[in-house]
Amino acid sequence: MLTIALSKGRILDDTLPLLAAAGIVPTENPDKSRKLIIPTTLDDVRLLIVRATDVPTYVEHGAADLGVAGKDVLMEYGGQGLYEPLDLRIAQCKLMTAGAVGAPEPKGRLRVATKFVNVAKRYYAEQGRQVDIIKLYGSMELAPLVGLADKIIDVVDTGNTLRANGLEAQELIATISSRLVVNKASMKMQHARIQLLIDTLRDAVEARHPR
Ligand code: PRT
Ligand code: MG
Repeated sequence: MLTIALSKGRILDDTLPLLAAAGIVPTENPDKSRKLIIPTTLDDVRLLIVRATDVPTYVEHGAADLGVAGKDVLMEYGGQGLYEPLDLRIAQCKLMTAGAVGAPEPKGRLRVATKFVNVAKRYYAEQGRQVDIIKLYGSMELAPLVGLADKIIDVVDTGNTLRANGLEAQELIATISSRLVVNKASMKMQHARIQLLIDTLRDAVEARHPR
């Protein structure tokens, strides 16, 4: 059995056409179903529906053989526990700092609110900047508006969410897309099978999102 961990929403929507190219089609609509384990048209392939930030955990521990996760999530998760053999070029966005439009740089220590705590620590450490990181789980855009933080670090796509809240994108930390990740033991034990799937997906990515 090959188990593939995915999150609902944009990653699922953009991954399903790629999996279909490999003959893998869920037997029920994962967006509508309440089931968390979804069989596919291939008897020996199933999908696990998990939170986006949990995909690396399932794959590193071998509860799933493969998964699809945003590079932002993988940067935050860290470690060397996963193979990352393929850029699927889906769910593209940018990881950026943002702050209130026209706000001056604060005099003292910078306060940065984010759910990407590890990314934030690395980013400011590389710049030799002393910052206080404030961990949030969502609605980061609120933090500068109510004085919780000077800046945020978040994923930006259109920038509409920032604009709607009087914020502007400032520094680019990384350009983001979703990646196929593979459990290291699975890659050894089921090498031919997984390599064939990677090659098929790579062709599907090239066909759908040419460079
Ligand atoms: O929703 P949940 O808390 O379960 O987790 P999640 O937000 O990490 O998952 P999901 O499904 O929303 O995102 C999965 C992946 O999609 C992320 O890890 C990113 O790699 C990628 N992605 C691409 C995005 C966006 N675009 C995006 N726009 N993830 C989040 N957003 C958010 C952004 O943070 C902002 O608040 O969408 C909002 C709107 O963006 P704008 O700039 O278009 O207004
Ligand atoms: Mg979300």
